[in-house]
Amino acid sequence: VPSGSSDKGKGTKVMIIGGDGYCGWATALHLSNLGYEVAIVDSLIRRLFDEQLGTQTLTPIASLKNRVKKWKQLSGKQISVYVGDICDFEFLEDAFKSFDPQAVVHYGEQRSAPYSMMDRSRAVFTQHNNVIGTMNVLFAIKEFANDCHLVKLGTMGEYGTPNIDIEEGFITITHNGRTDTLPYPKQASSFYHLSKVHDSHNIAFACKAWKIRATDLNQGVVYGVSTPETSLDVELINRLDYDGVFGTALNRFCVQAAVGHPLTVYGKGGQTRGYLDIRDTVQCIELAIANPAKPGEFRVFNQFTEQFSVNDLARVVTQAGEKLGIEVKAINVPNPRVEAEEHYYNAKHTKLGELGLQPHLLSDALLDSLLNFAVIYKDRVDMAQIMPTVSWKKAGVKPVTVAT
Ligand code: NAD
Ligand code: USQ
Repeated sequence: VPSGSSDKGKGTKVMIIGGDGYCGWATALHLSNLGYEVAIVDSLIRRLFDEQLGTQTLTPIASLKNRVKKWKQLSGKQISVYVGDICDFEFLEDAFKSFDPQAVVHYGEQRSAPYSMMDRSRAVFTQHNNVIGTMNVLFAIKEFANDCHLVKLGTMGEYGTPNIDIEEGFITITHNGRTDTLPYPKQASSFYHLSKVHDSHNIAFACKAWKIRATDLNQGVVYGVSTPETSLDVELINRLDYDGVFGTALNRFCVQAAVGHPLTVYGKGGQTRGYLDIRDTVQCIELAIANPAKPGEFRVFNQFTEQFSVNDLARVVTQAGEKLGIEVKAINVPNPRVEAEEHYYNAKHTKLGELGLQPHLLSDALLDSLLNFAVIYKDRVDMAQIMPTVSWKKAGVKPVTVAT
């Protein structure tokens, strides 16, 4: 029996849309281990993006079918699988009617900012896939599972980098002598991040109009790869993206350090964001499900544990490398994005803590293990995938063909 196994979630059915992805797979195993009845809904399009871009995860991931089979062998727990696209409403309707979820965790979107800025067709694809997919989920909840709690993954990037403190979803403003609590202003900086803004508005409206219960989790950048469940067997291993399109900052830096590539700091490196360990992602989802929003409530939590600038990350990875005898250098790459490189950043993140989140902070130990993990798989790294290739300014109407 896997450690941490319990029957805490017994009797609660959770549908995880995007359950074959990075956050989704870790969450599916975590909730299944806690006794929740889990179903994964996924179109497997993330695996196709890798094929199209000629890249692959650092880690050799098993097929979804084999992952679920291995989990059943080890834990005795069954995870149901529905393979299809949530933009196809008939498919989603079938999945809802057959599984009848009490909570839906929605991770199933195109989540790379660079991918959404490659060209017009990928920008349009991203917004269509994300916005229409989420609308379909809202309609499915309304029609087939009205009491179901929607736990939707948003992003801290919805807020941008305003020169005032960032609140959790809402800000109280006094204007011309009158006061109201209003949605916090959104200033996203890619067509991907904007898709999340549009989702947030659509969900808030559906909560009001149809009394749906929803939690919008504005998640920061996730790092790490192992969770207690994914570490149980090599067939349960999670994906770890390091390429210039899907790889995220700290994960990329650890892989770069492992293969002796200079760390790619974009521009001045003062870009500050919220970050969290993947073990905290799964905990946050568990907490959101266990403490559902009320009918008609649109709740927003900022889901991250610490703030770092890109330069901070380069510094900690360099120090961790030294300890392991790896020499790490950083370079300033011309910034391919349009974003502030020096700015004020102070984002609130107290609501998940109040529900009981016990954070895994970025410690030397974690960096050592992530770096060591990268070292183990470093022969799989394609050095040609490391430098960024997508320019925000150059996004054009001609589809970018990737030659590999
Ligand atoms: P991922 O790309 O690894 O996983 C997303 C999964 O959703 C994939 O398996 C993909 O096949 C599936 N999917 C996409 N569109 C679909 C559709 N129309 N129908 C069915 N399945 C579909 O991404 P991730 O890193 O696990 O991120 C999950 C969610 O969390 C995303 O919504 C992302 O925006 C959000 N998020 C991620 C991070 C991060 O650092 N990884 C940070 C903040 C927020
Ligand atoms: N950056 C570098 N060097 C790199 C990679 C990134 O300097 O090699 C910089 C970027 O310019 C940016 C910051 O690091 O300023 C974060 O970039 P990222 O690629 O790690 O994260 P981002 O594009 O914001 O997207 C990721 C996920 C996305 C999620 C988001 C959370 O891909 O799904 O929504 O993190 S957040 O950043 O809080 O909006």
